[in-house]
Amino acid sequence: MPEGHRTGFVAIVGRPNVGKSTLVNALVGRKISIVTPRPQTTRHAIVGVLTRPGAQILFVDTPGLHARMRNQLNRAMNRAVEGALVGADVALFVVEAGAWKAADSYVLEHVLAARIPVILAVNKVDLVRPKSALLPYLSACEKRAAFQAIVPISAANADNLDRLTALLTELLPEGPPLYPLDATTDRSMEFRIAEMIREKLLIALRQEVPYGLAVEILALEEKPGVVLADAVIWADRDSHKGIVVGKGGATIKEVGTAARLELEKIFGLRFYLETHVKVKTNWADNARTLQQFGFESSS
Ligand SMILES: Nc1nc2c(ncn2[C@@H]2O[C@H](COP(=O)(O)OP(=O)(O)OP(=O)(O)O)[C@@H](O)[C@H]2O)c(=O)[nH]1
Ligand SMILES: [Mg+2]
Repeated sequence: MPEGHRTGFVAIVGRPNVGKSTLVNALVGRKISIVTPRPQTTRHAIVGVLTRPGAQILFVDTPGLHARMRNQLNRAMNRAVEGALVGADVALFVVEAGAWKAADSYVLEHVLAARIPVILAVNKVDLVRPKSALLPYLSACEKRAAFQAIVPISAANADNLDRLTALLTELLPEGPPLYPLDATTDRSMEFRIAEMIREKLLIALRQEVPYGLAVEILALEEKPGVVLADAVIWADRDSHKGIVVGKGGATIKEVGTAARLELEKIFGLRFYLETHVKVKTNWADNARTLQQFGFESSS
């Protein structure tokens, strides 16, 4: 390893919907983590790997930290954030330009408790009108904590991300790469297919319905150029099953097609997805089921 090579974990934390997953995807230059206009899209800590000459940065996308915990799934999501902070060398705290909410202060408390350097990323600057409103917002942020740096960015437009990456790299410890040089994520094909289906469910369905859904891959076969997967969409109540299936199966078909097309674009492979909808009443409050779905248990 060349002298001075740096490697470390950067936990990307913030309240729901500020653009954490969009940011990890833009930083790595690949879609690693799903993105939707709805809060509480991400449910797990997901590593995105950026390998550069002289450095490997392991970005950890996390669920939006939230104070209101309705069920065990919500608690598992917050635990994933805490776990990412414990294992991180640096915290990248993401807020939305122009809006500092109580929920941001709640996240800030948790970030400061981790006692690691914190960089504040002020995201969505492309939405700020008039542009001159940004400066007073940045000055107000400066007074909230002793951040290592405050960096205005637009994750959607990949704006100012080189500066962010340079600042983060300086804060990482010296060490050899932890992941293969061509790796982009710690997550399996299985996980990424399940997540892509969940993204399309969040986009297709209204109100609280998609929040009660989980996707499990029962079988996966990878052949040259082709991936075959068998997926179960678990609903948490009977009445939601029909909504997911839709009239004459229209909704589930639309979701499956949208997931397949995007997976084919990302991986350059052909995908055949079988999707079934089943019911597991109240799975989000069942510790055993949460473990089955890949959430870390509380013990
Ligand atoms: N205009 C604009 N929109 C953005 C930007 N970054 C993210 N978004 C949008 O904000 C919404 C939420 O983005 P996500 O990346 O899913 O946010 P998140 O913080 O990961 O959300 P959770 O996983 O739910 O906590 C999506 O509609 C994104 O397209 C940005 O820089 N500018
Ligand atoms: Mg997210």
